[in-house]
Amino acid sequence: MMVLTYSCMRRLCSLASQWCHQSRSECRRRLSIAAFLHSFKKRHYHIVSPGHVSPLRKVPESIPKPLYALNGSDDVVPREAEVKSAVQIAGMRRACALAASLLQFAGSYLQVGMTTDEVDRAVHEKCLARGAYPSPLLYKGYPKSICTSVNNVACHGIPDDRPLCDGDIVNVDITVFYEGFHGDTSATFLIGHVDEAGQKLVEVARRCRDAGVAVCRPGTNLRGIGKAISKCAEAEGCSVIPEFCGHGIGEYFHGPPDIIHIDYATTGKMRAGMTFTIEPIVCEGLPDFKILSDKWTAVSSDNSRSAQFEHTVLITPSGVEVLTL
Ligand SMILES: [Co+2]
Repeated sequence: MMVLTYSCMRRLCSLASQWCHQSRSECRRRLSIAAFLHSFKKRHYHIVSPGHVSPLRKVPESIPKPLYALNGSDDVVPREAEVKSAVQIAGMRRACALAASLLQFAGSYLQVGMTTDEVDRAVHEKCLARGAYPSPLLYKGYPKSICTSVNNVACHGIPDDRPLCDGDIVNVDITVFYEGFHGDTSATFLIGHVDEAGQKLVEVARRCRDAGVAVCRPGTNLRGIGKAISKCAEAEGCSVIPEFCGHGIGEYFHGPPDIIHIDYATTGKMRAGMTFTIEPIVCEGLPDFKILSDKWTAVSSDNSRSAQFEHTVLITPSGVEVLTL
């Protein structure tokens, strides 16, 4: 499906811009009162803008790298959603388990006063120590090993010299390339004392991701994922950014199918052996964003916060297995 304008760390064609526009104006109608009231609420968090990015980190020769990191080429992706063999599934399990353990490490490492650059360094080193390559590094020119998106940064925040503050919420997005396969996961963490609205937003984002996972089984329309997610978000007065989607994943970082996180007329069905990510960005305000001049950082247009959780899942013959637990 070649429809979305942006997906996780990848930009697709703009055929869908009209659809995104429609979905957004519908959302604006629905949320107008909530968003209007929201704009008057006192903010209990800092509005973040990009800081200084440290020099590129080194990766030893001995670490196997994806092709794009070796020669700057495009990632090689299948034309259609791939049904993986038992050998490929075993590879995905290993890569995803490593990504999950690094995310857990990052979550326990974070603290008030620590810069996101320090978190990036710690995860980078841990990743190399396990013999894996941090997939985001040099992916389409991305300069760091993880993404750290704080408060009003919706996604693809580049780790920098800004220290984390008491009350921040920060999404840490980790992907590793391990023994030939990518595993991708993210979570939003609370730093110190987060206000009630922020805590609720993070909880809703986690529930939305889990609602998407819960509908997965062979034969189900991929559309069911976005339907479940948007229902969950709307029930809490939250919105979902339509342009950032989940993706197929394997020996490639981002491939088909696109996993759309709102209810949108898509036709593909899930099949046993597919692996893809589910990673909705859930907003407390309207789902409007802009990309900053670094060409990566996506921030909300109204400075409101968003939260995101991500799993890589495998469709099994009887249902779904979360690989990044
Ligand atoms: Co992803």
